[in-house]
Amino acid sequence: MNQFRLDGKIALVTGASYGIGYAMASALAEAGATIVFNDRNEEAVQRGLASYKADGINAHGYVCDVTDEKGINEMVAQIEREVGVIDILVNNAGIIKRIPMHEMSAAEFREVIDIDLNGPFIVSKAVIPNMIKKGHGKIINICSMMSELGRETVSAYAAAKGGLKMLTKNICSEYGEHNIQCNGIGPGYIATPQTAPLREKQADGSPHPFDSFIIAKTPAARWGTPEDLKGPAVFLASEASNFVNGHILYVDGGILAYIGKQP
Ligand code: NAP
Ligand code: GCO
Repeated sequence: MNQFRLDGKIALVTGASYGIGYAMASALAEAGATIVFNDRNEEAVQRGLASYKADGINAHGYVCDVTDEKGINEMVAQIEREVGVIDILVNNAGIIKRIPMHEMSAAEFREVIDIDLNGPFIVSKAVIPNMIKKGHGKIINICSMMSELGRETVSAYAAAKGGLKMLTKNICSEYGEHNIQCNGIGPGYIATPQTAPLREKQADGSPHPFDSFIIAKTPAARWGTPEDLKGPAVFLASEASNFVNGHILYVDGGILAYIGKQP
């Protein structure tokens, strides 16, 4: 039996109307999974459904904000009625705010923590009980380079993603005996709307300084694409990773291993 197939499995990918979440959901669908996703507004959900349909994927979309515990619990119950019990959860939804810490308000800091860390807690808590009943489950938390490294202006995001790394290890520790594997994927710098500001051409048409910086810091000498996350997502969602638990799989082109190319 092909350990990498997901036939008969139901996968919930949060915030998967586009970007990394969409790419990972598409990969899970290609491996046989039924795809369920949410986004925080109807327009995004409808846009996502149209994209999945255009790619030949019959996805199920729901409007829900991952920080809304009551809403998430109701959404999971609705999914279980309409589609089935969730076998695979990918906590992908996330935001970033790039503000120098001394200029960031507590409200702005809290908003990032709420979505990027409390959200994965809320959604994981909603799906774990029926994973226990089913006797298996896969939870994949989308971490970041900032689960390991800091940089200017991303204090809230780094705190959230560092916390998400440890939440991953704790879910592994607390639920491993129920045959639930919880791992993380730590994408490097990926070309999506979230990083578009870091890649914008300068007025004179030259590359954004951060764009050049990341190219120099990446052995692969390129930005990642959402497609680079497809294989790692299928691996961690499949039976091929049943003895992999509490691990953060960095998909970063080698950034974390490299001091960077000499200017
Ligand atoms: P993106 O293009 O900004 O997409 C984020 C998705 O999450 C959007 O669909 C967004 O929906 C949704 N979302 C945001 N807040 C939400 C909420 N409260 N409830 C439900 N959905 C919500 O980001 P991305 O680059 O694909 O990143 C996806 C994940 O990978 C994030 O967790 C990010 O931190 C992480 N990551 C990204 C990179 C990178 O370089 N791009 C690298 C490492 C990790 P809306 O349209 O409503 O905003
Ligand atoms: C930034 C970027 C990064 C990436 C990603 C790196 O401003 O530094 O947005 O945070 O999104 O998280 O792994």
